[in-house]
Amino acid sequence: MKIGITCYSSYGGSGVVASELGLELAARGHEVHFICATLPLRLTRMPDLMRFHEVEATNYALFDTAPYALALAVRMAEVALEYELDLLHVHYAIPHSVSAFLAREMLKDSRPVPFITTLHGTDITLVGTDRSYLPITRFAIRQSDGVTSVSEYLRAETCREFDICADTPIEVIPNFINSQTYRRVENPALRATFAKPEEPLLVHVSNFRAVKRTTDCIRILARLSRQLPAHLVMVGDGPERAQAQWLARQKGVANRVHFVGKQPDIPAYLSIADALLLPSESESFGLAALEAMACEVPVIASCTGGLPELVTPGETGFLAEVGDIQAMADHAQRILTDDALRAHMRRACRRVAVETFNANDIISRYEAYYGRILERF
Ligand code: GMT
Repeated sequence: MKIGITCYSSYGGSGVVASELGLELAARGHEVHFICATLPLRLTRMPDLMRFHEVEATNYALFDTAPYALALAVRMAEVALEYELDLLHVHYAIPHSVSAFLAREMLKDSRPVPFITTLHGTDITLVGTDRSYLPITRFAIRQSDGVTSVSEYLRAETCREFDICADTPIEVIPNFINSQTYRRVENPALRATFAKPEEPLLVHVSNFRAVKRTTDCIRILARLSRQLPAHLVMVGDGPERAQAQWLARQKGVANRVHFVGKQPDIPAYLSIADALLLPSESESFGLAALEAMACEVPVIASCTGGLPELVTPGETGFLAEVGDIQAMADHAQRILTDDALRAHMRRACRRVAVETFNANDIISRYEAYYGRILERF
């Protein structure tokens, strides 16, 4: 197939999933065209069957802001026509679905091309339900030739908030992991830069947005420090980083919390950890948790969104109510002090990641779904 993929290119999980999907599809012999504002960060290599088409939203003095959604629609239509694309697959509804709808309309009389929207989370739970965006998001989802969501939770939320499921079926295709790239590779030298061998090490990986409740990680570590000489490595960056750093100083644990910023080699940081903290307010899937599990890292997370579909309490980690710092600190203490439990969880994490969320199976599900959409179109 010839597939056009559009996503946000920065550190967000939707861009990561779109990039990995493109790479896997290209490895299976499909021709993949990324149509985005900038090159997605995870596209560090460009296989022969892959192209990147930059979308430049020209600005004029008259415009208050550059009309990116229109520029994207035009670029989608151009690429679809020039490369004879079979379908467009957009990740994150806003504004990508609207642009894809416009592109399909533009090509209606020359080379009709269907589009699939994959819902990732905040496009529905936050941005999409913002009353100023809701009507157009709802419209674009309903106009999509196919709609997928990354968890059962997100499907149910979309049905509830947008009231579209009577006539717009949503296929759940969960996120996936390349178990070769994401696997534990012990690195004592890297670990030693943060903690002594006998000191437990926690890790948090996110874009440090408010929805991640990054400061909860500091509070959990501060509570845990009363019992254990634990360290916390904070991977990523974003709006809440300064607040988290300030809180670490205020709580007297600044020497135990290590902010390492955005890192290209996430498996390396997961591989040195004993547990992952993911205390998010909301998480439609929780890709960071799956990446950790693939690296044999048990997950301590909020019982929210799609996380219960991924993390089984007592087996691959523990879940607690959003904001329940004490419960999360207690769970962390249990994992860090019970060697047998931790060893059991580490094996279970890897097994679930490889057996339930492996790229091979999930990519086959996307291929089958593309086939069904093309048959119907
Ligand atoms: O979490 C974010 O703010 C980024 C967002 C995105 O669109 O990049 O992440 C969402 O999509 C990821 C990939 O499907 C999911 O793993 C995340 O759980 C989801 N984030 C939220 O629902 C908050």
